[in-house]
Amino acid sequence: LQKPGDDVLNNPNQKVIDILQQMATYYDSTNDTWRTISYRKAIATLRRTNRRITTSAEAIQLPFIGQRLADKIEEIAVTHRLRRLEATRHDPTDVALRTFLQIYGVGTQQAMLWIQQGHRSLQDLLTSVPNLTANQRIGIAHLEDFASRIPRAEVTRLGAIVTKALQDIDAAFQVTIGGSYRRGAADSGDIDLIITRPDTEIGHIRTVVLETLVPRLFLRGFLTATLASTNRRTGTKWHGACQLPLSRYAPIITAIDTAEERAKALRNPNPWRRIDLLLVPSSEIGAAMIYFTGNDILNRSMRLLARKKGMCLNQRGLFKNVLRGAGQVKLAEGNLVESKDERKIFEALGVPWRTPEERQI
Ligand code: DCP
Ligand code: MG
Ligand code: MN
Repeated sequence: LQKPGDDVLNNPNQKVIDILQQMATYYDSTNDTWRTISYRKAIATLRRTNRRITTSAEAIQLPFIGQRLADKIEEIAVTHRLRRLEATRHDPTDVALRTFLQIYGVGTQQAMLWIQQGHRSLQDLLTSVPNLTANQRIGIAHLEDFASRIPRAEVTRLGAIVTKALQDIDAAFQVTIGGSYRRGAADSGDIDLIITRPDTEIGHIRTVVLETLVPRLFLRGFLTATLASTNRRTGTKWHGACQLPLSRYAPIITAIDTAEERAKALRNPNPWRRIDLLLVPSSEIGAAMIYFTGNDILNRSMRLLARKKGMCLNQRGLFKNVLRGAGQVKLAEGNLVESKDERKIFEALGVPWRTPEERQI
């Protein structure tokens, strides 16, 4: 686990980084997690390198860069382009796969099935797939909205609306905006709200949120759809969509930096946004904060490290003396080391503390 480098500006490999980033985004859009991670790790390595890399032989010396990536780095450094990336832009099944995977709740299997059945566009799905689910229809209708990034100022407003509504019900509730927002991102893919109440059973938190808060926010027109909500008795999450009231949207549009982005926002003035409510007992808030702050790659490496040390890290806590059977299958949860305090979890793992802003990779 290394800290991100300082030399982000004026990196001599910026062109290579830009194109590798587009490849990472492409692989991410096709749900190819492993390639996405290798590209993101290679990008992080290049960001920390202050020497210009032009040959595959130089590239392969660097951490997290294997032969194939090294060859691509050479191709970009020499030709300023990457044929593999350009190929992805023209293939109709590739384009269709990426479009279908953008629909909320649609995974690789479903997307591939539609492609096998000959569908190539969202219109095809709407006109020729008779058994689309309600969520798939919502996902298609609001695909543009859900695929666009949410400006930080809007995430702040949306979070404040939920926080106020919840604290009007019970002032002891606490809400933290997690995910990319907590990491300091300028824009986010969705809004992740971590909800807790000191010394309160999860059942009570769930009742208040699912039975009072959510219906109230629907009545006000703030929430617009429920996309997933775990089982009423054991569930700890609610996924859906929300919308900022139009009157509140004007200042956000004014504050957008570029004229192009501003014009785009004006064409679609109050888009639906994806919102996740994550319900957490206060005894587990530290572990939940780490998990829901991410990013996903940091979570993976922290969990892997815990495993290597004979421990287990999940969104509920850090545990030791975890009993594992054949194939590393967990047989018993083990003893709780820490779950309340984010910093203490880093300490117990032997990882130097990182502020949320330092958790980009
Ligand atoms: N998370 C994870 N592994 C996943 C999905 C999520 O560890 N497969 C954790 C880390 C994420 C957090 O949950 O930071 C929130 O998930 P999001 O999908 O909302 O991702 P981010 O908030 O990080 O980014 P975005 O701006 O795209 O929402
Ligand atoms: Mg998020
Ligand atoms: Mn989320």
